[in-house]
Amino acid sequence: MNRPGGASESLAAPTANMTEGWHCLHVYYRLHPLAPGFPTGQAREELLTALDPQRDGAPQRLQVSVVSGHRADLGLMLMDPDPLKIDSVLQSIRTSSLGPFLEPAYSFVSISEVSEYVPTVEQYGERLLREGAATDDPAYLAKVKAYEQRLPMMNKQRLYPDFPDWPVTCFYPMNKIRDPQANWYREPFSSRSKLMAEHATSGIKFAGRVSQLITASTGFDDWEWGVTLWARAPEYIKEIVYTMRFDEASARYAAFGPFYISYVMPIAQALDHLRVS
Ligand code: 76R
Repeated sequence: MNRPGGASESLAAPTANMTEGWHCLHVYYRLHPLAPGFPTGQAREELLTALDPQRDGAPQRLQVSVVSGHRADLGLMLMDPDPLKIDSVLQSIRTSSLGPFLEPAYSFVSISEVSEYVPTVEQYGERLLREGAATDDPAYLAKVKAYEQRLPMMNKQRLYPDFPDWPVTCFYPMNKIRDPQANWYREPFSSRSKLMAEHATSGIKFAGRVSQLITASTGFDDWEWGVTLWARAPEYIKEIVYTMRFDEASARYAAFGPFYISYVMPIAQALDHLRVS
């Protein structure tokens, strides 16, 4: 099809796959009581296959966790460029023998992105200068150089994340509010950027204890972002969420949805835990 101005020539072919970054799905199931005599052995095998991250056709990322509390029993976090590859995991679960006993309790749809507040190398340098560095200072030059080397890797981790090998994970959705008294979306970029820089400074203190992935969901789900945290130990989750509540960006502008805390393990161990033997 020809469009006026030949605009179609410059566009890539239409696709449901992400051109940059991955689709992301968090999904939570509640396990219903199994009737006596239910053939769990076979059902277990089906789920072991469907939720094996190494199998052919598995999404790029497939993480299983066991959820604390009544909100859910089993949690999945899936990422792939192809949304249907992610969805086919759900369909395999739905049509498995255990499907009728696994009630979908919550889901959250999002995509990975590099936030507009991640400073470019130039913005990073300007920030250092505003904080008092001098252009000819070797420490300033070394910092800018180090950031320039780090940035491509950091952006790759934001778009195509490797999940840390840590046992505790927490998920919650969040918004930036649009109250007449505190409307994030009416603040100029420079103010938002300043608040996000403060947020980053407070977050960096948790390096080595907590790892975070912020996925964007505006247009994909009812909240604007999904926050996934992984921690080396559970108390760090409480500590980071509490600490960041005091960042101006959260204290003044953030609203949060339900929290899901869960423990990462392979599906075999999760099924043992859920007494599907
Ligand atoms: O390198 C950089 O400067 C990146 C800085 C950075 C950005 C752009 C950053 C750092 N975050 C960014 C974006 Mn974050 N983050 C959250 C939450 O519970 C709360 O109060 C809020 C939930 C946590 C816990 C957290 C942790 N961050 C965002 C955005 C997107 C904004 C947009 O694009 O409009 C949201 C919604 C958000 C929320 N953040 C960090 C952390 C931590 C621990 C860091 C520092 C560590 C790091 O840079 O890897």
